[in-house]
Amino acid sequence: MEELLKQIEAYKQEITAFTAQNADEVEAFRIKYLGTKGIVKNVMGEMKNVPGENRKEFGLILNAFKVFAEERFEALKESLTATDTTTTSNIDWSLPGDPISAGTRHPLSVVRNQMVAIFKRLGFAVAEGPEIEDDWHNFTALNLPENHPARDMQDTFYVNQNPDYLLRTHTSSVQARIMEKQKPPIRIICPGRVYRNETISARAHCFFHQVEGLYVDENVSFADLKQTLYFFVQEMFGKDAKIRFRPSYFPFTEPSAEMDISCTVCGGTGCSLCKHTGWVEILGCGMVHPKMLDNFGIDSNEYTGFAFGMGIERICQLKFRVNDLRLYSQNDVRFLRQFTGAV
Ligand code: 2NL
Repeated sequence: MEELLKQIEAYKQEITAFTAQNADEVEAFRIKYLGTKGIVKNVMGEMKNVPGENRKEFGLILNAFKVFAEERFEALKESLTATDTTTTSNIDWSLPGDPISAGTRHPLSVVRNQMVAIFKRLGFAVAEGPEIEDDWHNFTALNLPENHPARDMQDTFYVNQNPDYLLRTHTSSVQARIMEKQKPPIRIICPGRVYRNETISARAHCFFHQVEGLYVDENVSFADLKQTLYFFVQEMFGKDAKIRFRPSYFPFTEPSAEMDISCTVCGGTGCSLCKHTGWVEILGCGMVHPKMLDNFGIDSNEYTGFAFGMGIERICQLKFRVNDLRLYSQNDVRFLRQFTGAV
């Protein structure tokens, strides 16, 4: 027994002197002392040779030895996590870091953010809604009659399992949802992705992005619409930009108009972008159809409203001269990297 006690003392000194420079060495300690074939197990095994009257005393000593080894193991582990990174690993801290290449914002996001910021300054709030819509919010509520050509299967992606559902064809559906639960004054813009069943080409895509605006209150007039859009154009394209309105037709507005701005390339003198007219179309707009207001329980004798809708791709094309719609969704970095620095 004497011998065993001596041996334990020797192990304890060994354990105290043990240092570890890295995780492998800590593991080596564990295997040597605490492993299934380790020294602690081995010493514990000596219990069977201890005479009965000494058992209790020895049991305490052996147990204390086990705890001693375990505590040293924990301490070694700890010292490693505290000092490993500065003194013990093989890392060369003088090496320069790997450059992190930050991405660039997508041009459509850049332009959308600018558009949103401009309308926010006029008091418009941003509203969003689902891209998978029901027929009511996308068509019926917007005064698109049952047999309106825009409802045609050719233009709209319907959900196969249930053709009451479709991919929204404009963000007017979001405005419909707002009018459903909010009473005037309503002053919102709805940016978002919309879908049309079109053959993809330079000038058409099966999805694109819109910002629509809606302002409903007492005494909202076409003059308010014109001034709002004029402000937008001046902020977006600069103080020299001019606007003009042409009468048009949309089922959800009456009267309706399309708005042109003076050509951003030639300034109005005529070039290929404006097909030598000096003007380029950027949006559709009008006074909200009274039937639509009534659809949502907004009394059209008390309230009037204006609305407008424009494609973000179109604005982006005029600002950045992007001439092919497919570029927006191909994610070619040679295209995307050109917008570095844009916010
Ligand atoms: C276009 C034309 C337009 C609207 C969108 C709208 C929405 C509600 C009520 C009335 Cl809730 N109108 N939106 C009105 C006129 C034109 O968009 O060419 N967009 C790209």
